[in-house]
Amino acid sequence: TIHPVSQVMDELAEIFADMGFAVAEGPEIEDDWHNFTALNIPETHPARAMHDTFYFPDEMASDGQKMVLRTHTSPVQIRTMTAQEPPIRIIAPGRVYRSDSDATHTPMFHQIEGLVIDKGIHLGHLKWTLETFLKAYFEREDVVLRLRPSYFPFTEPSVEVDVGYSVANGKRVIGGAEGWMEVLGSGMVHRKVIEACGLDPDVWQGFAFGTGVDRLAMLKYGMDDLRAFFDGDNRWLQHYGFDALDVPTLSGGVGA
Ligand code: 2NL
Repeated sequence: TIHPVSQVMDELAEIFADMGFAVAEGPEIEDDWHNFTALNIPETHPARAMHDTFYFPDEMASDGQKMVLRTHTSPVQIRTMTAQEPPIRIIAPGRVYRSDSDATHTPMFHQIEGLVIDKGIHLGHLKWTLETFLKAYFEREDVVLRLRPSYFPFTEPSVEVDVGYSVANGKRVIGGAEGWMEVLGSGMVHRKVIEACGLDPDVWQGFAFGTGVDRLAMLKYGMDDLRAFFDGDNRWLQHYGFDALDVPTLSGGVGA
């Protein structure tokens, strides 16, 4: 069967393709500059410790930099910004690694980030994009967003996005506004990040967002134990897996 994480990644690619986003990929072993420095996270920044980074003990890039297992897929977007001219509209899905392991954290998990760089991009574009995405993903028109001010080193301003849920048969379902749960982090790309990629921040602006794919899968398909995702248990896959021919399409319903 198709693993729920693969299914959700296919759904996300389909939804964002419809909004003009291409899928970008990059290496899981990264250098310090692409994973941290370019993202306005300097050597002494507490966010480096926050990320619980796996460092390689010996490996160095040709310029002497430390190598890491990427802690987010942002370096893929840094690579895109340094390699191609804007306008840019990409999503970067993939595996990321943090030294963290308990009931709700696995040392490897899946993230998707999105990036738009163009002229005159503002928070309104960010809000529309996230609202359109979440309505398509959860396949409900009554999806309500709540934007809260937050902090990330790579965005300014930074915005945390909650989605409303309601309670049906004792279970939380997305839609309505009986309560709120956090689903995304986002913001306007920091001008230092745009500059680090060799672009003029007075000409180019953008927004970015990031969220956990595993968590999105749990919310939509009702899995309640994250650790079971990576046990390779065939009974779990028989129960939660998808038919290989059940390819998500917008016309057919991304989660039907
Ligand atoms: C979260 C928050 C976020 C980004 C990721 C980003 C990437 C570039 C520039 C600026 Cl290249 N920002 N990514 C921005 C805000 C939030 O993720 O909670 N992720 C799980």
